[in-house]
Amino acid sequence: MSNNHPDANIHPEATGPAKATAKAHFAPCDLQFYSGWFCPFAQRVWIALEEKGIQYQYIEVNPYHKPKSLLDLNPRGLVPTLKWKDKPVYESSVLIQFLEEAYPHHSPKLMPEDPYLRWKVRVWTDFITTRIVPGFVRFLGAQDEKLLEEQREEFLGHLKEIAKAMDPEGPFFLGRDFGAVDVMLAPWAMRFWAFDHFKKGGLGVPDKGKGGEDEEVWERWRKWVEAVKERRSVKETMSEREHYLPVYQRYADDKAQSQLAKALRAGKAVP
Ligand SMILES: N[C@@H](CCC(=O)N[C@@H](CS)C(=O)NCC(=O)O)C(=O)O
Repeated sequence: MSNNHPDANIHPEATGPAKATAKAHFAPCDLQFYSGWFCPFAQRVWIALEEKGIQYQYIEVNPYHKPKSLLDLNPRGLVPTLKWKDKPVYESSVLIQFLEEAYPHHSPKLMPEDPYLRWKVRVWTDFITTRIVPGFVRFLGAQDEKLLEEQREEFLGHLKEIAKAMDPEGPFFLGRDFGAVDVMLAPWAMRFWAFDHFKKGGLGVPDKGKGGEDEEVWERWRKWVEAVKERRSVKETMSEREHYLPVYQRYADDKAQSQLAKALRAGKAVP
């Protein structure tokens, strides 16, 4: 891919807390993690690797200026991509379960044992991929006020739906333990500030006590967000906000040319 991709202008490396985490995993290692510091899909895998204490080599790439090493592994040239036992493994929605199976002796377990709860994790992982992620991109990319209002309404509806499915006590999706659904959703929640920064009216989650008849659901949502924000693996895989700004500016202006942005603009699924 040429150097001229319109989205290629990205800070070249992780900053802030994520910088130290990347640096601690600089040394060559059997498991290679091709990542982009800014990428919420890659952050899922990064969180899981950190949670489970799996040895890995962090390799920063710009997926809009794809190096041959990435394309050789994953012809779509997307991050995250892992090289495991000399084989490529990719697609963040299934990578968490892959890591559980490939590293069975590492804890904490991010997948529950119980078949019903495993079903629940898979259903809500799918919900995040098919509703929350596209909703995030459409809401952030909405240009006129009417569309913005509609997209906000729809997006908040998705957040309420997942909040209602959470264990009532929490703080995490399935209860006391941080798990796969939390990993899948946390990177997006950590980017919700983008709505307040770029969009009139902001994200729109009501403040404490202001949720009206939905206050209980919003309270559960707020509890989840607070717990996730404090999770070490989440905090230590985040960079400085100023470097995310140009990336999300392109989404907010509906100018992003990533495979994700183009697919959703064309009414297709998340690539
Ligand atoms: N479905 C993929 C999506 C990954 C993805 O879209 N990653 C973006 C960076 S956040 C990327 O590599 N984009 C490169 C491109 O659009 O060409 C996953 O979940 O792993």
